[in-house]
Amino acid sequence: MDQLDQLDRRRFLAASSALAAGSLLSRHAFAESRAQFPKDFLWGMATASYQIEGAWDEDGKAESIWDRYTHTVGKIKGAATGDVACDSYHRYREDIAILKQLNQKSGRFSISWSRIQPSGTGPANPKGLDYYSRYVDALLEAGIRPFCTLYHWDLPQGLEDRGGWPNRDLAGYFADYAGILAKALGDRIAVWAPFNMPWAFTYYGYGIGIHPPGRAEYGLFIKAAHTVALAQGECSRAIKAASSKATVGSAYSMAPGYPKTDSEADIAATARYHAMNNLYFLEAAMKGEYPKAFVGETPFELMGYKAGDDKIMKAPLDWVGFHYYTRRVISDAKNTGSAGPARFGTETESDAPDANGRDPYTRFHAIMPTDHPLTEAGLEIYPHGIYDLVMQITREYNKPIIEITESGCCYNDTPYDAEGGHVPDTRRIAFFRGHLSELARAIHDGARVRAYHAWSLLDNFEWTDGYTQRYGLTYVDYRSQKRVVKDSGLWYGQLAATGQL
Ligand code: IFM
Repeated sequence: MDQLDQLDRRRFLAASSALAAGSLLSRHAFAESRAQFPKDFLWGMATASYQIEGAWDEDGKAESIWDRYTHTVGKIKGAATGDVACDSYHRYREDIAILKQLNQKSGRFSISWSRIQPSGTGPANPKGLDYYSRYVDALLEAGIRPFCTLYHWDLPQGLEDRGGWPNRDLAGYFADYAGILAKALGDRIAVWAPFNMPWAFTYYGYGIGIHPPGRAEYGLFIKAAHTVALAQGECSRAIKAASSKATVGSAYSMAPGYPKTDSEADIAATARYHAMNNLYFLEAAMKGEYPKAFVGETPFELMGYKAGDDKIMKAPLDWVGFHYYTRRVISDAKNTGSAGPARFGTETESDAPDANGRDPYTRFHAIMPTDHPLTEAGLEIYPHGIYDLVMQITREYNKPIIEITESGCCYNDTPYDAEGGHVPDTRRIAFFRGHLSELARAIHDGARVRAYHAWSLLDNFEWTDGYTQRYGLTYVDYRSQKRVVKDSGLWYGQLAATGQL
């Protein structure tokens, strides 16, 4: 029996178990499960530099904040580091060959700033540029559109030493970096996103200190967020000045918010949550202003806002990219009183610490509910949320072109000898089937979604969880660096070939 026959058998089992676990799929999913995606739909997969590359100090690359953090005892589960990770720096051709084998049309990757400008400013490191140039060429040779994210959290440590993102000078440094990349690669890359998940890395790194640089002060977060909003605008102009074919969009983290009750207070709190977590950087780019995320006045002074910043922030996006993993339930902080200790993971969030909610400015509680089954990373599986989110952004931004920049799940399935060494990750297939049914429904209802990127091409370094969470559609044996495409990868590859769910 060849790989694909075996896959068909396993697909049948996966489909049956998905249907049996009815709550995995929304009520609409079964009706839509034969959905046909548009012919030119871009099926893709996403990765990030620090999570896969390794080679942390090779070819002139200097330390990033994630190198510093992972080399500090006590910060990462299992004392894991990204020093080697998936060794993709050396094995990228093999990885791109997997994308090709799976009929992918879009390869979302990120660039490590400290490979390009080791200390964060100054002349480009030719070896760093050469690596990404070869990477982009290999994608194009495989018929895959390169989608470049400029920043997926690995700030050069040299810039953190100058104050990190709360220092507004970083907006200009980031624009210089973007200009270098666009000059070197802009003849081949047309799709750029400045930041991966800007709310998350500023809040986690500076607001609550669970990611590097591990600083925890609301004022630092709101300053960092403002620098990033300025940098987003500056970056867009720098890219477009250097490359006439460039389009600039985003890779925001978004999670639809649902009010806990139908009280006016909870509904208003949900609007503040949506403004802060989903729209903050989008509004900054589209309109040059911040949305109404705060109970009182916008804390301009705290963020270090200067006259004219609106013009710097404004750089309307050509398309809107965002991730979908799960949802939130929101309540007004004063309605719920004090709650347990806050607990955040990369895509999870538990209740906020006190009666002020998450902070005294936005004053809401945001929790990730657990009414539905959870992935092995503890995220609630809620396929209907991708429909709601896509339709909400479609309504609020007058039908923009949308790209889903990440969507995926952690299941720690491993190769199984009794099935010829395959990785029978049927729960991941069920996850994608459920979410893609809902996405197809959004497209049917008028949303202009042109791409979907599964997270992730490879199992990889999952931040503070180290190597304990596997999100890949390809299994990676971290001892041998052997890659095995999982059943979900084979399934997704067939979907990419036919467009038929
Ligand atoms: O691995 C991360 C990625 O870096 C950002 N988005 C969420 C993924 C899974 O947690």
